[in-house]
Amino acid sequence: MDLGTLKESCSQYNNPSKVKLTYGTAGFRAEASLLPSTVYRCGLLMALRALKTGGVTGLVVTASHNPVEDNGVKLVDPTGYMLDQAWEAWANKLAAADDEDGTCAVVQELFQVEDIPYGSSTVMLAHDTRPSADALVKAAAAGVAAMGSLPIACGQLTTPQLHWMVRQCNAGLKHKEKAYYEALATGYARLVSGHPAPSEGLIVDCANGVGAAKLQVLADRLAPGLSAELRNTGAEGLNDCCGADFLQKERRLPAGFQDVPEGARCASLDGDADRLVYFQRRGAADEVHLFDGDRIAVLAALLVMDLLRSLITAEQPPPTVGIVQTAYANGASTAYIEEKLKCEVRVTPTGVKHLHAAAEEFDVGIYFEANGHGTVLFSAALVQRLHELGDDSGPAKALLALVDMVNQAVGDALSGVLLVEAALRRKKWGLPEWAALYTDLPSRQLKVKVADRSVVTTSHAETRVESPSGLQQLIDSAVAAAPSGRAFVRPSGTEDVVRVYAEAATQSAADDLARLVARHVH
Ligand code: 16G
Ligand code: ZN
Repeated sequence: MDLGTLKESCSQYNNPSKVKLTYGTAGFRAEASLLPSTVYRCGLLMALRALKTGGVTGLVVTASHNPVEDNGVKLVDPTGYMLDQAWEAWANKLAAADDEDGTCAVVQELFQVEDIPYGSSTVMLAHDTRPSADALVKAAAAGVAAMGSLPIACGQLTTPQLHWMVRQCNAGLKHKEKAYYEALATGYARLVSGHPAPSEGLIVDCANGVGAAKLQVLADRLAPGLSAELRNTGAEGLNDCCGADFLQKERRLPAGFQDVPEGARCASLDGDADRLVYFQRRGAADEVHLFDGDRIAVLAALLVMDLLRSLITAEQPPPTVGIVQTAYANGASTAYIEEKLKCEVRVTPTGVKHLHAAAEEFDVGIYFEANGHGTVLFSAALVQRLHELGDDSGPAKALLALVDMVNQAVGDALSGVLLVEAALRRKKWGLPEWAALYTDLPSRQLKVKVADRSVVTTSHAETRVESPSGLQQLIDSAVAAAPSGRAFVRPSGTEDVVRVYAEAATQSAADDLARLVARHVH
């Protein structure tokens, strides 16, 4: 790395707005025009991270389910997971640098403190369909190149596709986009082989995002094995009255679904296809029955446990299965998992990085946020054991198919569609049987605008308020007065608000509880 060249390059990407962006729950996010300097510096950072680890890293330009004017950046470690949390502080420090001198000083400090060897590394870059993508990918590539490293432009991809590709690449496995479809499609075909397809196809709301084109490729590969009609596949209207986040928050039909018959099996992806929910039209208006991340986790657990049962022998300890949720998980889902599935539940703070880490502690770790982000992780020891059982065991073969089909780097809506479709198909279930497993407790989410959201701090996986003092007691007494009540508040990691969640035996009790708690936050 040549300091003169670096400084010259950094000076092209100073931050004139003086708006200091910070690394949120899953990277940086802001109105797109504020982002070039931050994305450039993320390019520097990921080149350094690659040098430090000796692997290839990744960077995705996306603002997920946010409006089209926004953009952002998600950073991928060589494992395929999100950037190591210990490095988030470096990301913030780089983003906050005033000018080229400040930026270069942080780069030099990073080299020293992290003991990074000089050399050249590789960073894979991808982006979603936002019009601001090109300029920001250019900024990221300039950052990587300024470190004397190689940016590889992978073009438009879903966020989980790039995570998958980075993970495969560092494992020395096939990692091109084509290999992704191959892994998912062949895994699915093996998993459902001998199990007839349902008579009705799936209708998918693609949020007018990058998932549309990618899911089409997958569906074409699988035809006629997967019959899916894709909607909201346009170049306009990204996340506008559609997508998984809209469904989960609004609980009503997305745009373009007015004509779907009641009972049709529908699914919805978010703008970068890392979240998935299923839904079904209910009644004549635009009301829907939502099958959220909790319910997908339960279905995944049923599939896995059915298959694992046959592997249990007296000689070997049974594989451990755990489900990881956040405080947002509906209480009815948690009760079902603990009481009916007799499966261990762990609760972590919001954000994939926390759930993912907890899920790694099991042979099969299933994690899902209620908002539809999640996946299934398999331990190396279990995969090894499955290979040993090899061709003699149908369930072992099916589990190995699942290992290939599931994106173990990060939650992936495309892989998730196949997971749900395969699980339903193997059980000969439609949505009614899936819905009948348990009934969600009515819930309500509110957000409260506050001058400074950081005054609210929490503990116990965000279920208890630590400060301001006295707030938790007020929440406790509100909860005690509501039938089957539960409530918590937490500062958002992506917006300048404090979020309130409440659930109770009836919708009006949940609404009242949420309103009361929100008043206490004000
Ligand atoms: C980000 C997180 C998501 C979390 C959400 C919470 C990742 C990849 N994404 O979208 O998991 O549910 O933030 O947002 O970690 P909030 O902090 O504003 O409630
Ligand atoms: Zn997303």
